[in-house]
Amino acid sequence: MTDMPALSNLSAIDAAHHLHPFSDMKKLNAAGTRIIDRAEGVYIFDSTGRMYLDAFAGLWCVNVGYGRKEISDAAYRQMQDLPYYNTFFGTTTPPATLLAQKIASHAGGKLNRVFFTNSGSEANDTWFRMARVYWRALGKPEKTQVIARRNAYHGSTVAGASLGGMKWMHEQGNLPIAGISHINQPYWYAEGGDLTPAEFGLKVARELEERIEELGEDNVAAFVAEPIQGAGGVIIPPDTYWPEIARICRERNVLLVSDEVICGFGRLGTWFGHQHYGVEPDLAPIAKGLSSGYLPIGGVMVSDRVADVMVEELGDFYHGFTYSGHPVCAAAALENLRIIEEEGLVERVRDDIGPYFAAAWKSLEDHEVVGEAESVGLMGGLQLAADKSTRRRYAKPDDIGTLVRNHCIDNGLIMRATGDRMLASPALTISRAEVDEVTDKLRKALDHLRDTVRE
Ligand code: PXG
Repeated sequence: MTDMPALSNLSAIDAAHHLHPFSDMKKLNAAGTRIIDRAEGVYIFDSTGRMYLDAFAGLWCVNVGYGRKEISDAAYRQMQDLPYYNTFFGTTTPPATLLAQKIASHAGGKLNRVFFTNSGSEANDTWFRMARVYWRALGKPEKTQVIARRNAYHGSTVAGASLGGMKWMHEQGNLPIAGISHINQPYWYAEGGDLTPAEFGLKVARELEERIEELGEDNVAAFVAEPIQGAGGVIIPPDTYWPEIARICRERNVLLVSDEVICGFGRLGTWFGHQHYGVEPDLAPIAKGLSSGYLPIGGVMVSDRVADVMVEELGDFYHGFTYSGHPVCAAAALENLRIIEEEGLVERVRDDIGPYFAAAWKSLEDHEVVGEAESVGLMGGLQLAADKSTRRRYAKPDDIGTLVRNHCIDNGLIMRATGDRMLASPALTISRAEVDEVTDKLRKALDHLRDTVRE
């Protein structure tokens, strides 16, 4: 790039002009931003040349790893042929159509159609409107209420943040908007009390049935959940949870929405997270791994049940984005999915690197500050505990998680902490040696916590 100021100046320019997402800008400006300017495989490099193993795949998204020239070539070619055209007024572009077909081919079952968006947040706003127009088209306009979960994350748009169950997000925007309510999450370690995980899974699933009773079945449009909560802390539900949720949605005639933004595209060793849990959603927002983050693109996978009504009964759906099905993003996504297929990355996670990661991650459970270390595929959540025998947590969970995370980063490992849980979600291409590097560095950070904090 010409005209690029010296990297050393970027921090000051950033502080002067750039407001970052989910950031305390005063603190960030004082500390200075870390400038990332290069990446290869599972490693990222900062402007001082330091290398970090990115155990978080960017933001849960770089599923095929960094530096895939095939994807940039595909985007470049598409940009030269047709950089943009819309999908609104009776037109489409080859990549948009072929991508919809490709996604449907992996969704299996009845998710045969896709509506494109630019992000996971927009995907959640989109199904939220779809669910309501679906019931309206069926002559049930009063079926509008949506049930979601506490500590869920579904994005930062007004509907996305409302569907999410993050209290501090609600407080900043007078959210949730009307028509959305929340039930408890299947977080056994923190909230399961004396119940076994299996009992607790059933108990919190049945809160859905109770809420439907309270609201009245004729008023409830949909229930939404992530197969495994991501930003909420990689909360892996007990095995009893999902089948019971699916039963309730089926019997109560409520649409089941599986938010696949993180769990989709191989993360759990299946193409989509709901396949891991053996349930069939009616709607499924997607993003992130769809393009491995190389370009922004998302969408909603729509089942025949909903699509048939939209196609046959609805007429116009007054909804869409200038860049719905953007040809360059779609071309990049197609190439990304080709790589996942050709390299067998979903099978690799299921049969090879996923089990290897699971054993390495689980081995951290012998550490005295670890309450549990669980994973599915390449998605791991590790619970820090002040007293593992009683499941007692540290008094200041955010500080504890941040301490461990910062130790990891200082030692060349990018991890994410949610409160007192450590989260990993590396590229599906990570090698065994690189998995060992993740757990070795995390173990050192756990030692640091044990040696510096007494409670
Ligand atoms: N649904 C889920 C399940 C997500 O994880 C979104 C929707 C929204 O997607 P977009 O593309 O609009 O960001 C997400 C996004 C974190 C973190 O710190 C997680 C997300 C985004 C940013 C940060 O864990 N997830």
